[in-house]
Amino acid sequence: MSARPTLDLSVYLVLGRKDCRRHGLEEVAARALAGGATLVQLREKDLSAEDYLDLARSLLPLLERAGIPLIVNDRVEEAVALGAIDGRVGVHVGQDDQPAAEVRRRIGPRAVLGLSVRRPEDALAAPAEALDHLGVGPVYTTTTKADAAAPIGPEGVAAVRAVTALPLVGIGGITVERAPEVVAAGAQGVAVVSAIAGSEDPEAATAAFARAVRGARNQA
Ligand code: TZP
Ligand code: MG
Repeated sequence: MSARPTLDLSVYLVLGRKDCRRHGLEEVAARALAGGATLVQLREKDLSAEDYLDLARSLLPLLERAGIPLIVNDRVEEAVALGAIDGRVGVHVGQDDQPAAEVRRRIGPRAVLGLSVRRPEDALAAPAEALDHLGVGPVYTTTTKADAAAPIGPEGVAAVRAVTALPLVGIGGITVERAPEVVAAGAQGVAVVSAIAGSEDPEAATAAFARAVRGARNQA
């Protein structure tokens, strides 16, 4: 049996302070969780380690109440400092970050670990035994990630689906309207930044994503 819980990837909120255009980051996270967000990732590139830890610690009680780990984008040492070893936080890395197998060795068996992929080749090269899921994208054009590659479309998600048994979460430009086709292409859920973090009503936006994802899954 795995040392890790099986996570629900249905509506995975990814956020940093600059993505939270209308409310503070903690408020966005709280309202998204109230609306049914199933996973939350803190993605902050420019903060010092100390400031990142402070921000992450401000979110941990919320996530503990929700019974889910906080996912730390890239910052493996900060994840360890926050409690990756006991599974309180997980990690998400990209293709250009520390290799996933090394990250797994550092964070131990209990922390959830995700890896971003764009192409089937990336998924085939990934150390599946070290990973819990793959983020696939960008599915659509996004302005949130400055260095985002060209979008792969739902067909790109299906191409990755065809080569791996790992759970998939689509990311990049996903709206409530587009979520069903991402799930129909084989993703377990959608990872969303701007459509939730930039929303006037993060709770309602998250609830709409949750309905769209569950509806699409029921069609499958
Ligand atoms: N990785 C691939 S696309 C992306 C990341 C972090 C940004 C997605 O943001 P949005 O606002 O949901 O398009
Ligand atoms: Mg990265």
